[in-house]
Amino acid sequence: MSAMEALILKLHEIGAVKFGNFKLKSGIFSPVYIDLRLIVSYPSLLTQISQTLISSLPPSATFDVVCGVPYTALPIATVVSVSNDIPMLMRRKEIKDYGTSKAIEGIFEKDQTCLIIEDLVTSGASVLETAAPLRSVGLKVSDAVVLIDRQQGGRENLEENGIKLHSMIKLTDMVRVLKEKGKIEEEVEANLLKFLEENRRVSVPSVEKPKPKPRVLGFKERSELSKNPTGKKLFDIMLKKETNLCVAADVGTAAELLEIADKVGPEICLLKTHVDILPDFTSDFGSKLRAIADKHKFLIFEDRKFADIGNTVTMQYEGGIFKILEWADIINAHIISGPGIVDGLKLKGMPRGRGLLLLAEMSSAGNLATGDYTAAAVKIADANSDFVMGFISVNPASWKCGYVYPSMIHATPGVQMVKGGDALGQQYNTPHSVITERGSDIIIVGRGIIKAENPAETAREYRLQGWNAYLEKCSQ
Ligand code: 5BU
Repeated sequence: MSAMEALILKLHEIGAVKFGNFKLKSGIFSPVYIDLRLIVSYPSLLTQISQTLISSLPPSATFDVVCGVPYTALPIATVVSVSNDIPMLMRRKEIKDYGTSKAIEGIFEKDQTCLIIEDLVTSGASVLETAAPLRSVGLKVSDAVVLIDRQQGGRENLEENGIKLHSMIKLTDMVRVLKEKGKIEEEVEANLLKFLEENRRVSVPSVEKPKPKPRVLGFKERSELSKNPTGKKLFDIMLKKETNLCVAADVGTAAELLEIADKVGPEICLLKTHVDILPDFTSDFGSKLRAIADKHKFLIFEDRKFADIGNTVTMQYEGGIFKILEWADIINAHIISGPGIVDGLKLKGMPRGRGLLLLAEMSSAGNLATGDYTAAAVKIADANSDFVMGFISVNPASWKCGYVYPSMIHATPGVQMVKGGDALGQQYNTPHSVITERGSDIIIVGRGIIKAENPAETAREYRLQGWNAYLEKCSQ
């Protein structure tokens, strides 16, 4: 008896192959059901499968790492990895939105080749679901090896996606052997062959007709599109420092603010201030903060939320005790008073190369900046793209208009590692969801960092989460 025949008989014996009438994941009814999850209970069988899988590969199938399709093939891939001393990678089915938020776990280098290991292939959809994130992190995927090929189009579907399928056992071989060894009746074999004839190709809808997705432009290309010098500068800083983190420095005193700015400086692209909360503000505050910003290469954003008529905001921007125009690279404004507010701020800010973020949405519960209001902000921004560099937004991916302007930067407040809120209406989303699902560019984090035991270390964690989410978005 050949090794393959012995394996087929063993699989039948342990009940991994059953005959009857079964509804499959794809919705079709099948006269055979194969459940390979059982093999974890038979260690010697698992070893045998893993060894035969690798030795059945042709010499043309070379690879540096292996990756099992979750979940059933994970133990098979693990045994292959351990017994052949080949490093393994793991694909996460669910990407965490804490920690490093990686889709692929394990160490690898770009352009290495990864062999996908699967237990059973019908249409090939699961193999393709694993190939996509592997490819998006720079790995090459050209071969997949499977224990059982149901011969229902998987080979062809994978071939069309540049993956050669190698199978140890074909379903037709399996029924032939089982019939020859007297394990099934002739009628069962005939029934199965008829079924295969009628279901030669199970389609992979999402793979056969991929929906064209708009390409996500990176910060480099978007910097070139920005018409505002501060917008350009911010894109460039984000790229150079690999950070899309803005810290909201809502601390009790100016002295504390300068201290925290120096601590988190290496991790941020932007420091956000509320200068009117500082009891010890002095006229040299701006120059002191500027020096720290220059030292760590970040920009300063005064969250002043101007809201008055054009003439008044020119004075509020330039004058008073705070003299915001002197030291803040970026300010923001409500559009409640109409486009005149942008004209007023622009009059003072443009000659200094400053930038303005319009409040298109807010993070607090029950706020009124929604729908038509958000659309109006987009319209005003579009008409003033030399001065308006972007938006305060919460879910720009949901906007029916305006989200398409890649030159505009989206900065989102209400960010913490865990979704939730505070007692006064603030609502939090995670860095991963803000950047990848909600379509923003910059995470604004206040208490999540400044109230942490070690703000510098926590800022670093937020930076990594925000930046990894940006990279993930670009690779989609
Ligand atoms: P927090 O501690 O991360 O909740 O701080 C958020 C900061 O962002 C805080 O300075 C707010 O004033 C600011 N903010 C906001 O939370 N929500 C908004 O819609 C806008 C600003 Br606009």
